[in-house]
Amino acid sequence: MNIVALAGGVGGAKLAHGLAHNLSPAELTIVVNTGDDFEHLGLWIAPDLDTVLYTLAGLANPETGWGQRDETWNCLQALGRLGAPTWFGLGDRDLATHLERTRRRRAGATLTEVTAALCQAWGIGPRVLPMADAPAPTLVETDEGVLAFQEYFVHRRCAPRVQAVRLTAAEPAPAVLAALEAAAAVVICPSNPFLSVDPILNLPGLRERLAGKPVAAVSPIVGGQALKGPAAKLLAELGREVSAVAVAAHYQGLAAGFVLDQVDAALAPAIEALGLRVRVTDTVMRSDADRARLAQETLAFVHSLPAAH
Ligand code: FO1
Repeated sequence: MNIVALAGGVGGAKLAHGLAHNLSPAELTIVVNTGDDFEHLGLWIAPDLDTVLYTLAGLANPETGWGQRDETWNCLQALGRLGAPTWFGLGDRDLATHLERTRRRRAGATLTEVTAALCQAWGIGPRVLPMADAPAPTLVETDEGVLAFQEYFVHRRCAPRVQAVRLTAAEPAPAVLAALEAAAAVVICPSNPFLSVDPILNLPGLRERLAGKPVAAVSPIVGGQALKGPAAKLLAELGREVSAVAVAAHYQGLAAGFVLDQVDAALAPAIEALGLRVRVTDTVMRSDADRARLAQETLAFVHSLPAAH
């Protein structure tokens, strides 16, 4: 059964890891947001892609969720002494990824091809695809002006008040469209709906490819809070209710099912009233076993769903 998972950063990477535990490599394709990619210090940085790759390869930093474990920071410190910008934390090991990605891109490889090469080097089984080969930068309209994504997210620590998210609709990578054509079902990982998942869904032809497939979304909001990142703050600033119901409403018409955390069980009727089926479980992934169990429950759930329209 071919499954496509749509993923952003840390939450998406954890569920993707759990899915990889439950499916054979040939059955799983993970499509990753690249709206947060940017050029920095002359390098092509793809943070969400790398978070997914490092997680699947067992290289991820367990404290931050992003970057590599056992990291050292000599290059960044040396750059700082030279007056270079150091607000984006690039570790020595992580830098090797960006150097190699940039080298291969300049030699003419597509981002899809570079990502496949990294997967092979790190022994990653499932296919990991960038949503697009061309840059598709997400911009954030705030009370302090329009900010590039990482400027907002890392440099400004999500402090400016968000008025709107401006997405770039690049052509989806050809392999993404092919994977969706072949998919029996689609899982939307517990990633930020506005900053991580919408950039993927917004690509031309994407939503059409989901029509006729069973789609389940896993809530990134638990007990009115985001497990990681600014999803809750963003919901409030965009004038939505800060709850899993608002996320379900965001996916209404696209997803037929919604995986809701047990602490939010009382919200199930409100989500069902939106026309989505609900599976209540523990969605907080503290361990590898949690990831595998949530993935297994989500797979059973998505296979039980009718196709979205
Ligand atoms: N996030 C931070 O909050 N601070 C950082 O310094 C930082 C560095 C970084 C380096 C490489 C990488 O792949 C990711 C990094 N992230 C950092 C995370 C990342 O920018 C965001 O979590 C995502 O873009 C949003 O999903």
